[in-house]
Amino acid sequence: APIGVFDSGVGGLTVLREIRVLLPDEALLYVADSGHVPYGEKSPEYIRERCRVIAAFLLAKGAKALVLACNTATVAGVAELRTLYPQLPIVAMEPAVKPAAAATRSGVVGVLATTGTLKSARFAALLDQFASDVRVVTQPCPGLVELIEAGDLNDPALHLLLRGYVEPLLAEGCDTLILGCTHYPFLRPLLEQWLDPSISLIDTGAAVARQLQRLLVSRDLLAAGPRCADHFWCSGDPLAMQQVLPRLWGSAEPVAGL
Ligand code: DGN
Repeated sequence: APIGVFDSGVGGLTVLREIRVLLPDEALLYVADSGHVPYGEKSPEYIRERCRVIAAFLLAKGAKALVLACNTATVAGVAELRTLYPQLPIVAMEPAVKPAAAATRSGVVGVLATTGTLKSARFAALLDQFASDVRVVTQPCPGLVELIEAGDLNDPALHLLLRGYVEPLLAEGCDTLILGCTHYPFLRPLLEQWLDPSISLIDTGAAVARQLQRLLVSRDLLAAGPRCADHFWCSGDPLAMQQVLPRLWGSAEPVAGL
């Protein structure tokens, strides 16, 4: 059976590619909720409803596990999904505060994420755990997700907006930046062009893939035999997503409407 993965848009592909590398035999189902992107400024109730709809869709397609490849959907919806589907392996995101706290030398860590993630009780609880070890400076980034969704990572407007969000964190003395939204790892090459090499960029895609692997192993759910095809759906314009997939996913794939 396949693994169901979803995000508000193309951001979850940064998690999907880590899953593809670690679990090459698994068939993957991906839903981009592009008709409702961005999640960052929407209410938790709205996002919970989207999570219920997409989870039900992926389960109807036979998913044996779910990955919420979206930090904003996680803080709003993962608790409810775990209550609705207590038997189902569900893996979700968490901004990489723990590895960042271990890595920083300046003792100041910056978090780039959506407003929804940074305002959540779940994120506040995460910060509390590390409050005595490091200073954490947060930076909401409205507008970034929309520009990444457009698929042009060379857009000067995207560069300008990103710099405006990152520079204050550097001025605060951050030497470690957490990419706390699954869209942002797409910006890594851009950031690496102008950031001092002493600044580390941390995201949790690979850790999420390992957590998924552990859950599948512990429940004896790993795929056996030849892999079935991957499938992509999108609640926005499937053709638009189809056009950005070669750049953001690395191969052309058919995308169906949701
Ligand atoms: N990719 C999502 C995240 O990780 O938070 C949210 C993007 C959005 O819809 N704003």
